[in-house]
Amino acid sequence: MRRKLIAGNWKMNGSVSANASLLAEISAGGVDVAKADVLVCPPFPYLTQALDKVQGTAIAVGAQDCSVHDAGAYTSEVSAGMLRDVGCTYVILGHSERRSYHAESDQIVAAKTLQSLRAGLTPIVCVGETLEQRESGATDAVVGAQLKAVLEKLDSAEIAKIVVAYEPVWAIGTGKTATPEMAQEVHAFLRQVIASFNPEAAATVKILYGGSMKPDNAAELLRQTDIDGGLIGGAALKANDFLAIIAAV
Ligand code: 3PY
Repeated sequence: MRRKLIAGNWKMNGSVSANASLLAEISAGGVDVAKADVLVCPPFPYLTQALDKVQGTAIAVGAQDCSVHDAGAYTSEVSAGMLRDVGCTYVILGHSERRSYHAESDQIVAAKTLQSLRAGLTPIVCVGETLEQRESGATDAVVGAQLKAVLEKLDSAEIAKIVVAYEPVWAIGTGKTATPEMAQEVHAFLRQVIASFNPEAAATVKILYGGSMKPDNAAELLRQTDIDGGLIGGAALKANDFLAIIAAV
């Protein structure tokens, strides 16, 4: 049985006061630890604030990116080791906003995945197709290539430690969501890709759905056999919505 993970991707949103209220409300919401693992991923400057606020709760804190480098003259970069040093346990990698606005290639995502694993973080590796790619029937080829580029750089033990997030690009920030059947189909395919590298890991690696998951579609998505949780965008910024998604597990 794979335990569900509900992760909030705050993107570039928040402020000291808004985060304090949001985290206080989520913590007070009595997150049911028996149901799911819960994670929040604020922007870099707020990671230590979030770590401080969730102390004593079951909520984990992760970042939204890390460097391909360990340390050195890389102005503005943040290493995986630094994230682990301050107490983060996860890092989102290869989100489509990083891939499209920052030209992140599959190779860069693979290098960041290795950095994060070596630092002791759990990488959440995002894959997803554009609308054009879906409409031309290329979904499996696109997400398969994105995932394989990462898996071929990892050994069997490392493969077992990653989390994958399927985020159809056309469903990000658009309010459109893949139907549960569409999402399940891609998740099952991604699990087969993992199985072709490490059959045992395929049974345990979590594959999250991301792309406009919200309270009114979460339960149906989370009921699908191969959907092991959600990477939540906008709804993660509203305590009631985020708590409702956790409750829908
Ligand atoms: C969204 O739901 O918009 C996301 O991009 C989650 O990562």
